[in-house]
Amino acid sequence: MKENSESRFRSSEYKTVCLIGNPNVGKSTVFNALTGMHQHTGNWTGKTVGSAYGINEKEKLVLIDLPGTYSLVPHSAEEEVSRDCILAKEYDSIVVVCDATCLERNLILVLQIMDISEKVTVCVNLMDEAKKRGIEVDLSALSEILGTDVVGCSARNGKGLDSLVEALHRENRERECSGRLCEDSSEYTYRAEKIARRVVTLKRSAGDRRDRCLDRILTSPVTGFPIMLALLAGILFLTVVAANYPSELLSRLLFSFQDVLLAGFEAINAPWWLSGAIVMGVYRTVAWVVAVMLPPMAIFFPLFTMLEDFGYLPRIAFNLDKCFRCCGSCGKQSLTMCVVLKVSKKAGVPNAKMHLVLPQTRVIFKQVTLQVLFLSP
Ligand SMILES: Nc1nc2c(ncn2[C@@H]2O[C@H](COP(=O)(O)OP(=O)(O)OP(=O)(O)O)[C@@H](O)[C@H]2O)c(=O)[nH]1
Ligand SMILES: [Mg+2]
Repeated sequence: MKENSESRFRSSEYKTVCLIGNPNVGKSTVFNALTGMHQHTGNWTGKTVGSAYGINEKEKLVLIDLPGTYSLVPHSAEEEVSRDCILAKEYDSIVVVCDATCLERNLILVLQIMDISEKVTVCVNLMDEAKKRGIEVDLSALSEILGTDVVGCSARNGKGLDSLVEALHRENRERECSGRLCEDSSEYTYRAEKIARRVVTLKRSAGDRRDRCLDRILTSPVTGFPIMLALLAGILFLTVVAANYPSELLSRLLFSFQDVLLAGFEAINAPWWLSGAIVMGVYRTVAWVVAVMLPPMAIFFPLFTMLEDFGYLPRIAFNLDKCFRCCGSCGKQSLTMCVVLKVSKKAGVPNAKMHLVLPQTRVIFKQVTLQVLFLSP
């Protein structure tokens, strides 16, 4: 949203609501569901790296989707974006989105924000996932303890969002707010642990046991690395080598139309320069680019999406974290490397600084495309 329209909504009857929370808890999913926008979502942390604005005309809400943060004491550029937005206080209300499957960790941020602001609504998301794993959250007890509105929802299925909107239109309850963070940060951890013990009940389900077992296999140094290397090598092989076969077939199919097109131009007595430009120039180039680029993309994207949906990408980031830390980076960077590999604009970038990588990626992409265009026979 442009700056002038931002201020138009701020000064009008629209209510500005910040969505904040730990990474990968569904903030952008809630944002998209409420605004109809298409912020990037995906099953790994650090997709949102800057704040995004959206409007819900019907409910007269301006929503701000912030990058994920574990605490108001930032450790990265994207956490600073969230901290600054909260401290700037240019909002009417804050929604802290939490993950119902690991509420204790999320409550640390909730408690910090409740010390800073009076206008807090807690949205406990991923209730469907918690139910699957046998985790029960007593939302009314949580609301009682925190002294603020708590709404449960499953944003991906659109459940509970109406109650969230209702809560946003309600006046926040009266409660004491110190207006500053506790000096001893371990205080928040202690309080979060205490609250979680009172409101979360865990009935270990078969699905949860299976997940823990998969975690042990996929992230242990003995089995995790060989599986990861085999999977990545498999994807690389399918994308780079195996894609040559459909590329070859596609190229033969597309070039087989060349003579038909030339004959068509001849039949209508088109001048040589027109058929030359359209068939030998435009058509051959497009056919060449499609034949070369389409099969690797059509193989890579579904495979990458499958890994994401199975929850394997965060495990890759976890496995590679130690290696990447040696060069001053973090495991999430491995996903960016996959972004560079697939040379696409579509994927999220895990670190605000990695915005620098994407323009380079685009330049490489353009160079490759130009080479293909000029070297095409
Ligand atoms: N099962 C389930 N999945 C959800 C729900 N809400 C979000 N997700 C999924 O959780 C993943 C993370 O969602 P995002 O909206 O990208 O999370 P985010 O908090 O914006 O993440 P960052 O921007 O990285 O901090 C995506 O794969 C969503 O589809 C939900 O209610 N239930
Ligand atoms: Mg997001």
